[in-house]
Amino acid sequence: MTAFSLAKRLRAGETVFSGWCMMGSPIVAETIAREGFPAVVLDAQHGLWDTASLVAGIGAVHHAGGAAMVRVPLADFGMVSRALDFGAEAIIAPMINTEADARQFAAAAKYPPLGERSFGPPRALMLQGQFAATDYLAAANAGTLTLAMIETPEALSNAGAIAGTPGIDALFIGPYDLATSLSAGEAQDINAPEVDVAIDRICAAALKAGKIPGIYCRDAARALDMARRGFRFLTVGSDFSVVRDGVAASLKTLAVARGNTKDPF
Ligand code: 3PY
Ligand code: MG
Repeated sequence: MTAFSLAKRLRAGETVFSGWCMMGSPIVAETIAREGFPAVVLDAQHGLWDTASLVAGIGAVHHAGGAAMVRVPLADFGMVSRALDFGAEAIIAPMINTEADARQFAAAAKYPPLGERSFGPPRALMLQGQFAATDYLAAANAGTLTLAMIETPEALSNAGAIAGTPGIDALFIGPYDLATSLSAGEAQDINAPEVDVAIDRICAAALKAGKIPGIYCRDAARALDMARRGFRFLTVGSDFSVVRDGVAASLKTLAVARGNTKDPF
């Protein structure tokens, strides 16, 4: 498979829809990639991934033809470079609220002169196709992506500065935290008018800085809607929601059949 496939697609102007995996299972992540999503996010902020499962999950997604991305835990900038060393092609960092947060994120993710990433990526070298170390060093800053999450009113007001920070490649909206914080904890309505306005403002801030606008979407219909509004990196549901929806649909079919006297129950 092509090295650094996700950055290549997004930097070439493609719109990319991605899977999202919280269960901490490399096989589930691999299944999502094998079904055809070109990227899969392994969520180590709210999901169940530990270090060992992340290493296995990143390899499993890559070998299934996808690009593995990792959402790191809150303010865990040590995990940013670690996940890149494991072979992740992109890092999503939650709650990037200020330009200083953005600079710290970029410093951890990018090699000099953009940042201060420490060199030592044996697994990433292997997954990206036998690059000599110096080739990886030359390719990694452009080949890997940093997505700064905008999900608070403070981040919203700093969105332009965060997007303009060298080494930040994308803004990625967390609509649920954004809706929660914009309503001061009163609601989590991602369709509220103030959330809708904020979503468009963040998209515009990313585009104005020449960066990729991204957003978390609960399902494919919303992802399509957001793509039509200008977003170019969209995550679609999660392994938990897909399993729950699938089981609920089966149970509904069985319940309907049980109510039908011609069925063999
Ligand atoms: C949010 O909506 O706040 C997210 O972080 C999505 O996972
Ligand atoms: Mg969030």
